[in-house]
Amino acid sequence: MSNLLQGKNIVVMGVANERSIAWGITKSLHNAGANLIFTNRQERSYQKLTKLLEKNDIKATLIVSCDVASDESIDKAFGEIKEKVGVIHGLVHAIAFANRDELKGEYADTSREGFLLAQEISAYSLVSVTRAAKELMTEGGSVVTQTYLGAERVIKNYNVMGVAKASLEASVKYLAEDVGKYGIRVNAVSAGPIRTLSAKGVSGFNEKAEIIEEKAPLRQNVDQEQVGDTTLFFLSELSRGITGEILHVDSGYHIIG
Ligand code: NDP
Ligand code: N5H
Repeated sequence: MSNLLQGKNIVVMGVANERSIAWGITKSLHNAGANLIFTNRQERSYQKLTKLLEKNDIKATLIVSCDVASDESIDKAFGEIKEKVGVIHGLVHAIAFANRDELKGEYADTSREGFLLAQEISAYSLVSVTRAAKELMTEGGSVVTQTYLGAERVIKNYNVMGVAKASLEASVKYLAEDVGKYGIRVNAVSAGPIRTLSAKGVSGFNEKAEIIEEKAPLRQNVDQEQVGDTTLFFLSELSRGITGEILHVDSGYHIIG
C-alpha cells in the first residue's frame, strides 16, 4: 500500500479477465490509492470485470464501453468520462489484436486486411485515445501502453503484431513530443511472455516462456504484478522526468545476445 496515486483518476483499458495484464495493473493502481475508470469492448469482459472488482473489494469510479475500432465509440466513452469524472490524470492502454491465422507461418503472407487490422487496433488506438485523454488531462498526466520485444527483433510467429508494436513504440515517441508541452508523458512497458487470454492458442507461446527461464538474467518469467508495479511507476510522480521511454520488464532477457 502507498499513496502514490491518491486522488488521481486513472482510465484502464483492456481488462478481459483475471489473467489480463490490465488486471495486474489495476491491483497495483488500487493499492496506490487511485480512483479507477475502466473501458471494455466485449460484454463478456464487462461481466468478468464487475465480478473481479466485487471479489477484490475494489469500487470502480466508472465503467464505460469502448471499441477502439470506432471513433464514435471512443468519443462517446471519453465524453461520458468527462461528464461523470471530469479531470483524469492517467491512461493505461493494454489493447492489441491480430487475426490468429496471421500469428504463425511467414510474415510475408500477411494480408492487406490483416496488416491494417493489427495496426488499427494495436497502434492507431494509442494515437486516438491519447488525443481523447489529452482533453481531460488538464492538470497534466501520464499515458502508458504495453509492448513486446517482437517490435525490435524478428521473433518467430509474432509477425504482423511485431510490425504493429514497432508502430506503437514509434507512436509513443511522437506522441510524447506532442503532449509534453501540456505536462503529459507517454511511455511503454515491454513485458516478457505472460499467459493471458490473448496469448492462449497462439503458436509458440510455451517455447518463448521456456527460453526466459533458461536464458534471462533473472531465470524466471515475469508476471502481471511486476508489469503492474512498473506501470504504476510510470503513472506516478516518481517517473516525472521520463517520457517517450520503452522500459523492459522481462527479467533482463532483452540484453542477452
Ligand atoms: P488480454 O487478452 O487479457 O487483453 C487484451 C485486451 O484487448 C482485451 O481486454 C480486449 O478487450 C482488448 N481489445 C481487443 N480489441 C479491442 C478493441 N477493438 N477495442 C477495445 N479493446 C480491445 O491480453 P494481455 O493482457 O496479454 O494483452 C494486453 C496488452 O499487453 C496487449 O497490448 C499485448 O500485446 C500486450 N503484451 C502482452 C504480452 C503477453 O505475453 N501476454 C507480452 C507483451 C505485451 P475485449 O476482451 O473486451 O475484447
Ligand atoms: C511470439 C509470441 C507468440 C506468438 C504471437 C502472439 C501474439 C499475440 C498478440 C495478439 C494480441 C493476440 C490476438 O490478437 C489473439 C486473437 O487473434 C484471438 N483472441 C481473442 O480474440 C481473445 C478472445 C481476445 C480477448 O484477445 C484480444 N487480443 O482481443 C508472443 C508471446 C511470447 C508474447 C505475447 C502473447 C505478446 C502479446 O503482444 O500479447
